[in-house]
Amino acid sequence: MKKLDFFDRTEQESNKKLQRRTFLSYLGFAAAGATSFLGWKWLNRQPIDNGALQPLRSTLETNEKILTSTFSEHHLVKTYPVEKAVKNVRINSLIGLQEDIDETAWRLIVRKGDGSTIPVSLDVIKKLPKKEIVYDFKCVEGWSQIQHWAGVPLRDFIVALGLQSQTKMKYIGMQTPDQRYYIGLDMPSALHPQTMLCYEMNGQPLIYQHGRPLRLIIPVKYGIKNLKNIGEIFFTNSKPRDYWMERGYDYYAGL
Ligand SMILES: Nc1nc2c(c(=O)[nH]1)N[C@H]1C(S)=C(S)[C@@H](COP(=O)(O)O)O[C@H]1N2
Ligand SMILES: [Mo]
Repeated sequence: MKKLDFFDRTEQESNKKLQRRTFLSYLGFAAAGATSFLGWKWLNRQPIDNGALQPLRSTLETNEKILTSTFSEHHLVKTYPVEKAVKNVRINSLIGLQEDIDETAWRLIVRKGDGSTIPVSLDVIKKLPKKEIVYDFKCVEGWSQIQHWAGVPLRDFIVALGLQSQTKMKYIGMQTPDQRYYIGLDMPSALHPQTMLCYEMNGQPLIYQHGRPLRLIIPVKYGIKNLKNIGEIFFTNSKPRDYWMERGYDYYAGL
């Protein structure tokens, strides 16, 4: 049984890390919970801000900060042996996908903070060291599947392009070429070692329904953030718009 250990760690080790991470975020929520319980009466007299009572809104923001700061690259999502990967990968939603992409003419647009752009061909991306991952992909609609993906870790791609200085910015945004589907990522999640630009699934080039020629696989987030058919990647300090956040889902959308 060949285990695809993309991260050179035992499963046991990563499970321990997972437990620690869960515990830390639990602590954050417990502390926030106690605060809102004790202050309940006072809370009810407070003004409304952004749809949530103002103090509650800041608690939500504090929770987001706690989650972001306890989050580090050492908290790896659990991986599986390749035989566990499903053969029939679910196709979920097709916003912004294109059936007829000419892969030789195709370019990924990388936009730096100053607005300048770098067009990158698929060939260049495929020449970077390829990594694989087998993990449990989770959709917010309540289904999950163990899936097998391959491509280049986003942070290796950034380093290969010499764009390390751009990672001092707060966010990375991505969108489809037609801009119909778009996502925003906090920088730590974007730079997580399991976050990848993928061009293969189950050892085969992607079909367009799964995001050909290039899609994002970001195991620390729900499916909604795993943008298919990436047209542009940009670095920014202002929160990029996000398709599902605009429709009521949590911006962070972390697991
Ligand atoms: N361009 C694009 N990317 C997308 C979506 C989409 O509709 N369009 N749906 C998202 C959602 S909600 C999920 S669960 C996953 C599904 O990926 P799959 O169809 O390859 O299983 O893609 C995500 N990325
Ligand atoms: Mo989803």
